[in-house]
Amino acid sequence: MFSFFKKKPQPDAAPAPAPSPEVSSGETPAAPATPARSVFSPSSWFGKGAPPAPPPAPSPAPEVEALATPAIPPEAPTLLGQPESPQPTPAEPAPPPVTAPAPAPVVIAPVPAPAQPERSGWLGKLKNGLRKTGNSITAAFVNAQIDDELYEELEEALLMADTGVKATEHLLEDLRRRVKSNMATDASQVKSLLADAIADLLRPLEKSLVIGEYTPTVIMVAGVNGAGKTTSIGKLTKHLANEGASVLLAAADTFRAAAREQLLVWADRNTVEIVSQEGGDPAAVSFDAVNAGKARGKDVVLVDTAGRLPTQIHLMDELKKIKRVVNRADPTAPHEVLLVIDGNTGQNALAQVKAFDEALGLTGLVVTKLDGTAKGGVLCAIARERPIPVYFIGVGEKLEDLETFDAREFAQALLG
Ligand SMILES: Nc1nc2c(ncn2[C@@H]2O[C@H](COP(=O)(O)OP(=O)(O)O)[C@@H](O)[C@H]2O)c(=O)[nH]1
Ligand SMILES: [Mg+2]
Repeated sequence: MFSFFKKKPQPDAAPAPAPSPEVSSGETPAAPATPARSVFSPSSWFGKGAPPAPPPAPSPAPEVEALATPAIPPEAPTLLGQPESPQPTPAEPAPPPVTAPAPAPVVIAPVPAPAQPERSGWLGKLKNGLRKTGNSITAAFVNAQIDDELYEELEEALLMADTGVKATEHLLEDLRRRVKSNMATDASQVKSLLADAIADLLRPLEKSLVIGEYTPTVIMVAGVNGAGKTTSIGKLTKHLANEGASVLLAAADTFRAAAREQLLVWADRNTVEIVSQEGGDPAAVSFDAVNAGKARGKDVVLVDTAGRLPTQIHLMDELKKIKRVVNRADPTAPHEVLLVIDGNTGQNALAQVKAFDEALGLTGLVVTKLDGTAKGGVLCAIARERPIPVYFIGVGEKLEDLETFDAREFAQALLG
């Protein structure tokens, strides 16, 4: 946390912004031919790039060629939102092309103080959001003795909160141990020991999203319909843009006409571009977006996909195809495969995590709608049964309602 992370210097042969026919207008100057080293602002949002490792071979031609015929439709997806695009930013005169990259290192965004003031506001929100889940658990402690009845009530409350049988058993065993070793004598102590147990159980889910190890960092986002994928991408985009990272969005939800507009509404039009194609092949859109991201030196490419149930085999196959094709555009990508889950779905969310993980190999989760749910215990179930890192949690529809996940914070908000 709070550490710098750097864009790694480009490997000796900088990936040539090779002619990318799929990008409608070839804005190339943003992709520097010389190694650029930039330092992003540290924050609790994004982690540190891995230590120097052998740079990925930018093997350019074969993958692109192999793919160009089957996956790229004759009509190229459109690239929206770029500065020179005629439509989206009428008030904004086209900025002059970036000519020479500044000598390294360049601080893109000034470094704020390590302690983030907005985090305290977030805690209140989190607490509020988790109230429904927390209330049923904390109710067990009211005027309670430390006896079997207390443990039984806790068991019931944890199960009701969709903590799942395994995590509930684990927590209660752990709690009994803690109560004994701390020689707790009243219920309020037990409550804070339960918070400790939950924090310890959830801790393996804490992880920072790394931006800057690859350029671009390609993040693929999947999930069922209405889980909050597009909204979360929008929030994440805005945060990234605020931190000085350039973002390119792939509107690979090509089924819904409104999907692209929804993304555009969220995105900061001056810093975000969108590759989209109404009704097109989502894999082709993703492929083009990654290529455009490479050619334009974007920091992040976010791929928004259409919602699907894990039981819809052909749609799951389509997701796998998107992943494969993205990997052909950039052999190191996707760098992250995120599943967005709706906190209201309780135990079904765990089923989704397992199914999407088996199909795609998930690297992280975004758990939305923890506000207003009584089922927030599902994070414990995930931690126990499929511990995939939770990068972000959402407790509302507003921009500031998405934050990084902190196990201790979560446990305290739940039982506080
Ligand atoms: N209350 C609440 N609503 C959310 C949250 N995240 C997303 N939503 C809402 O959920 C609905 C579906 O979101 P959307 O991003 O379109 O889902 P998608 O189909 O997965 O892309 C929208 O009305 C969002 O405003 C959250 O954390 N809390
Ligand atoms: Mg969507």
